Amino acid sequence: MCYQSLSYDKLKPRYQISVQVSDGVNAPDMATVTIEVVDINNNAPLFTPSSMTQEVRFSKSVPVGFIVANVNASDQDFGVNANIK
Ligand SMILES: [Ca+2]
Repeated sequence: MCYQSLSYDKLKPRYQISVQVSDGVNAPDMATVTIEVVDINNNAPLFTPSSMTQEVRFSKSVPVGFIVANVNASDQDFGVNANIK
């Protein structure tokens, strides 16, 4: 039984627990179980700040692909789940 939620984002990703089995008559047996909590892609990327105004000045002939502004975003997940496109 799990007495708290397991979240990769908030807890350590690996646990070891000991479990015991018994029939109440014969000698019990024990085992060690390793639980690995894996991250899932459950957080959406967020812009920081969520809105901004930026004055941009450029000539009439701007090539395609010209960068007109930079914004920042982050994702609370880990590894590939934190990739932002
Ligand atoms: Ca994510």
